[in-house]
Amino acid sequence: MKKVIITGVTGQDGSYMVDYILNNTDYEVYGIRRRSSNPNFKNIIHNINNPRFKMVIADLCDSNSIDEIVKSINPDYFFNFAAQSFVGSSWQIPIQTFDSTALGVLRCLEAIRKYAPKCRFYSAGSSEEMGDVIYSPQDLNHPIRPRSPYGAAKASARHITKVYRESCNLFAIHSILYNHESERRGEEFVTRKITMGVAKIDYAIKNNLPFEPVLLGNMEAKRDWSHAEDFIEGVWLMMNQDTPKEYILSSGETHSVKEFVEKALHFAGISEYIWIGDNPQNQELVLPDYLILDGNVKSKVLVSIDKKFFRPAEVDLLLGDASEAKEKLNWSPKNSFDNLVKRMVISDIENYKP
Ligand code: NDP
Ligand code: GDR
Repeated sequence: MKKVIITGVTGQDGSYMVDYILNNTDYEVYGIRRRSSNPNFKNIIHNINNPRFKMVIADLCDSNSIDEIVKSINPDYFFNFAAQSFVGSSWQIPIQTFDSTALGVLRCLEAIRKYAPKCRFYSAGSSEEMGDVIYSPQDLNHPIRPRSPYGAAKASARHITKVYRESCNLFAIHSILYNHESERRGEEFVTRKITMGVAKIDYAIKNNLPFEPVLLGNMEAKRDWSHAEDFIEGVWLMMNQDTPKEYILSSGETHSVKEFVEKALHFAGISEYIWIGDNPQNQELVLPDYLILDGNVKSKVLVSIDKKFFRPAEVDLLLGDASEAKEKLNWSPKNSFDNLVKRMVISDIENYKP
């Protein structure tokens, strides 16, 4: 039976990759999680009792742990989805970000080179490597122009993966993934923050309760958003080509954070609102009428700006060209932008607990 190592299984993509492999193959899956004070198995709990799924503790910042696992398991595939993945925090913890996100990839490559050179290795790269883009849509030839410690770390990971592929003859891929979201998305990322905020407002309005606005940063930023499940399928296709080659996965559409907000409200049935202020630093989204609650509490602001969510340097626009993946891998995403937002909003409304 083939053996697969997946890092980042408590996160979004790693957990979907576990589902994909357990559902589509008879392989044995070893999910790497790092040690934490409290279990965070929400995304993976449904697989815990599957006899083909085993969780092992290791850390991308600890070479010995990665070496030991690769040596003892001797995997056929190694999917690296672990990283310090939040761009915003990468200015606060730049060294930890570089250690896990760039050096972590080197540690995986070294372990594979030494103990399992036939193993196929995948590491998740990012559109943040393109950063301050100079043309759209971006393809694989777009120069690397990161705008954050996170983007720079991913760019380093891309270079070192190429070096190991070419000089050590490893099947090693670092593909460029544009933003992808889901019902399992971390709560700090803007899409999930919006859909959870909308679910809270929806509950308050339906129950005649006051509510606080969703506080956001730069709502003018534009991103190319897809559903994570679609990307997992693309990654699997990449890992099963005859020869290792990198691809871009993206939806080919770009939408602003503001548009995401409006779409999320739409799927919660909130359609009458007004944007106030044309300065991106102080816009507000308000209901046309005050809601008079309990006689004196007034709630009307749905979304408001908080400067603390702006970044020291922003990536203003991302739009990926995935035509090569469509042509050569026969990959096609199944979820539209509308479907992505709808799934996230409905899931958060259904699961909302006051
Ligand atoms: P998540 O933040 O949801 O998951 C990251 C995972 O990495 C978590 O399981 C986390 O563990 C784990 N992790 C973090 N640091 C370490 C470490 N030092 N050792 C071991 N595990 C660690 O990210 P996503 O699933 O969204 O993204 C997956 C990968 O794809 C990441 O590399 C990300 O940078 C990249 N990517 C993501 C995109 C997106 O839009 N989602 C787009 C482009 C690239 P814990 O739960 O303990 O924190
Ligand atoms: P991003 O995702 O930085 O693109 O990285 P995020 O959802 O954090 O930000 C997207 C855009 O929204 C703007 N924004 C806010 N962002 C957050 N988190 N919170 C806010 O309140 C807020 N208000 C506005 C941001 O400034 C930004 O422009 C994601 C991650 O998954 C990376 O790991 C991955 O590599 C890239 O996508 C591609």
